[in-house]
Amino acid sequence: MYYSSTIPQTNRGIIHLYIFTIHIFYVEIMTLFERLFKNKTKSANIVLVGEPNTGKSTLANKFSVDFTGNTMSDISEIPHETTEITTLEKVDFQVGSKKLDVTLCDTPGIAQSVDYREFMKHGLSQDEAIQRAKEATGGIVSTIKFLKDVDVALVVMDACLPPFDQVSLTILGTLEMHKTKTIIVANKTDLENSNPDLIRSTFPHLTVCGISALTGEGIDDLYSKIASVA
Ligand SMILES: Nc1nc2c(ncn2[C@@H]2O[C@H](COP(=O)(O)OP(=O)(O)O)[C@@H](O)[C@H]2O)c(=O)[nH]1
Ligand SMILES: [Mg+2]
Repeated sequence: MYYSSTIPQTNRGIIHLYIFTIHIFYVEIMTLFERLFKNKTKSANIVLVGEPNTGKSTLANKFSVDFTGNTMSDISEIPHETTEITTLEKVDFQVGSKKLDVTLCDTPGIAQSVDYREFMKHGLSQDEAIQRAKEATGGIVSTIKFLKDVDVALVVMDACLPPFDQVSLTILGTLEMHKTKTIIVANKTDLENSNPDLIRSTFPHLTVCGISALTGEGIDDLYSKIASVA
């Protein structure tokens, strides 16, 4: 190393020591940065939202079983069975080279109205039915509020039913307002009267994915679409 002849021998030793210390410091800082940022998997908060009985909880379970091996939500033919937001955290989602640290949220169904008499048709007493209707209404309000903080919304629709109603408009309008990445899931394609193309033509500006959460048909395509938007 070149030193001016005016720098005495002892000072050169101190300079060497300084350079060595700075070098060690630099290596330590870079290692810390790498550990903190470089290897950190991106996280994504994914929500399943839609009308009651469209298959949100069935899809939540399919996703959970595929990525963790365990189920997560209650499935039922009774509408509004899911009355609270159910969350599955720290799911290692990997599709191709894309890795995500996913939090998956299953939500109560959003309906235009909640009639307690509907629950009585499924065997609940009047008191139980009124209580369930109250819980369902609370669930709808919290779900709409919750939509503000999600990264990707999977709007689950029953592909056997007409898609263009007030509920779809409310959900999609809310997501658009929050600029949330949205995929419409046209579910129940295993049923003969399903018509995912009707959903595609109703919402041509949105990504629509036809699946059967029950049989798993189309599910890999849905996972790829999630990987590409998240
Ligand atoms: N045939 C068929 N039935 C389904 C599918 N997904 C859900 N279901 C049924 O639809 C009903 C409501 O499902 P659930 O997941 O509880 O709906 P949620 O209210 O949206 O959570 C249940 O009887 C499910 O077995 C599907 O892909 N195909
Ligand atoms: Mg449910």
